[in-house]
Amino acid sequence: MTEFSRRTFMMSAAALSALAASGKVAFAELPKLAKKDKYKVGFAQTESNNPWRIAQTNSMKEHAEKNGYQLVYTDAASSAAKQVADVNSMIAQGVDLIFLAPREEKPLIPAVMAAKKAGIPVILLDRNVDPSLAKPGEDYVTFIGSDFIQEGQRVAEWLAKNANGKSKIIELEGTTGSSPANDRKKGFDDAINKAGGFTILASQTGDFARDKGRQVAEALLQAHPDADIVYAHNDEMAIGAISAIEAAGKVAGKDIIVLSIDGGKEAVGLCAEGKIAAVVECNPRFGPKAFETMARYAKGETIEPWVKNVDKFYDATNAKAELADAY
Ligand code: GZL
Repeated sequence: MTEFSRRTFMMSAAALSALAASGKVAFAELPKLAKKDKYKVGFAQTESNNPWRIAQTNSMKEHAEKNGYQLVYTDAASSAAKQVADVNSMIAQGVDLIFLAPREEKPLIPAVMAAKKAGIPVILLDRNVDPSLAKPGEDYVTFIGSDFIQEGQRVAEWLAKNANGKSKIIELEGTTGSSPANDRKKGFDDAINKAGGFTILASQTGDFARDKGRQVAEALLQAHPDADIVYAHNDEMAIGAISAIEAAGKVAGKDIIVLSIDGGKEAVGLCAEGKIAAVVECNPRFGPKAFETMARYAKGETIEPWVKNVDKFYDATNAKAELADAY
C-alpha cells in the first residue's frame, strides 16, 4: 500500500468511526417492524404472465385483505429494472414492510439495500437474491420459499429410477438469472450426472413462459431428433413443449418423457393423463406464511434466515387422486 493510499485509508476509517460515534450514520441495522393494528404493505411482483404468478398474487391480496392491511401492489411486467423502480416508489410512499419476489438474483440488490437504508424491512418471497450480495437477518428479514436445488434433484432422482432406457435430455430453463432457474438447473444437472447414463443434449431458457417454451422445444427437438426426455423448469414450458412434441408427430409420455416443476392443475391433470411423467410442486399460495412471518417479526421474534416451503410430488401413482388440491 503506497503512503498516499495508506493515509487516505486511515483518514476515512477515522472519519467513519467519528460519524458512527456521533450517531449520525448508523451502519444500517435490519429495520424493525413496529407493532400496529393496521399496516401499509408493499408487494412487488415480477410479472403476471403465467398461472403461477397470478395464483401467488391472488394469495397475497386475499391475505392482506383478511388482515385488514392496505396493500400497495406493483407488477414489474417481466422487467427487473421496473421492479427496482416499483420498490423505490413503495419506499417513497412510506410503506411499513415490503414483500419482494426478486425477478433476478443480482439486479434487485439495490432495491433491497434502498429499503434497508429507508428503515423499511423486506421479506423475500418465492425467489432469492445473490447471497454474496445481501444476507438474511442483516439486509432483509428472511427468504420464504422452496428449495429449488432439491426440486431439481427430485426430478432427476425420479428420472434415474423410471427412464426405462431413455437417456437424451433437452432442458428448458426458467428466467435467466432467477434463483429458481439457477438452482433447478444445478439440482437436476448435478443429480442426473451423478446417476450416470444420461446426456443433456441442450439446455436453453424459455423464460418460464408457455409459448417461448414451445418455440425453444420445437427448435431443440429439430436439432436433436434423438431427444427422448424434456425437463422443463416449470409447467408453462412443459405444456408448451408438449405442443412441440405433438407438432413433431411424437407422443408425449410414450416417445418422450416430460418432467416439470410447479404442480398447477393443468400440469397435474396432464400427469394423470400420462402426458407429463412427474411434477414437483412449487406452491404459489404464499399469503398465509407471508403474513404469519410478518406478524412474528412485528412481535419481535428473530426470524430464521429461510422459511422453507414443503413441496409435494406428483406422478402416475397419485396425480388423479391429488388433482383437486393442486392450485
Ligand atoms: C418459483 C417461481 C417460478 C415458477 C414459475 O418459486 O418463482 O416463477 O416456478 C414462475 O412458474 O414464473
